Amino acid sequence: MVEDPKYQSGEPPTPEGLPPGVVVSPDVYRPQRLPPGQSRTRKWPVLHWGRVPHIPRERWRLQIRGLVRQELVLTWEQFLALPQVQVFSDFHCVTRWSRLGNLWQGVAAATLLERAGVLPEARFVLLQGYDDGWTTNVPLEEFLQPDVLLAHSHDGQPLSDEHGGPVRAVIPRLYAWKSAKWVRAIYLLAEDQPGYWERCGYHNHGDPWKEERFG
Ligand SMILES: Nc1nc2c(c(=O)[nH]1)N[C@H]1C(S)=C(S)[C@@H](COP(=O)(O)O)O[C@H]1N2
Ligand SMILES: [Mo]
Repeated sequence: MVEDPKYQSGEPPTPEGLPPGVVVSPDVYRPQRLPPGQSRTRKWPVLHWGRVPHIPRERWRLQIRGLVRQELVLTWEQFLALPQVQVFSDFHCVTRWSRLGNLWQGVAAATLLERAGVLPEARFVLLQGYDDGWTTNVPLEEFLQPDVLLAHSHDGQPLSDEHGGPVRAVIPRLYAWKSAKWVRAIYLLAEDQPGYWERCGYHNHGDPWKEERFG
C-alpha cells in the first residue's frame, strides 16, 4: 500500500495512561510492534470482500451455535447487558498495513462462550458474517484469549457499517481477516472448517509474526 510518509512518523499510541481495567494485548509490549513485512498507517482502511451490509440494531441478532450446552440468540439489548470489556491492541492486515493502538469495546469472547457453555468436544470456532457466505475459522483456544472480543465500539465511537457494525470480532494476535465484521453467528465445532479466504488460499492460521499469509 502506498502511504504518505508523514503518516508513518510519530510514536504509536502506548498503553500508558489507559483507564484501569483495559485489557492490553501482549503484542503491544513487543519492542518492535510492526510484524515483518508490515507498514504502519494512521488511517483506518476499509477492507472486505463483498458489499457492506446494513443491519439495524433492532433486527440484529448474535447466534452461538454448535457444540454448546445451550445455543444462544442474543438481541442488541441482551448483548449490551453482558459484562463489557475494553481491549487495547494492534491490527495487522495481510495486505501489509497495520493500525497500531486501537481501543475496542464490547463483550469478551470468553464471556459469550461461557454463557453458552462450550462442550468438551469443541476445538474450533467458525465465525459467520451477515455478508452472505463469508466465514473465517479460529482454534477455540485462541478465540478464548482475554484480548479477543466481539466489539461494538472503536476508539470511543460506535462501529460504522463499513468497519463491521453493529458488532465485529477482534482477534488481535492473528491477521485482521480473522476479525470478522458484521458477525451473525459463532459456531463451536469439533473439526476445523476453513473459512472463505482460507479456502481461497489464505493461510489457515494467520499468525502475522510468522508471516502466515498464504496457505
Ligand atoms: N464479514 C467480513 N469480515 C471481514 C472481512 C470480510 O470480507 N467480511 N474482511 C476482513 C479483512 S481482510 C480485514 S483486513 C478486516 C478489515 O477491517 P476494517 O475494514 O475495519 O479495516 O476485516 C476482516 N473482516
Ligand atoms: Mo485483510
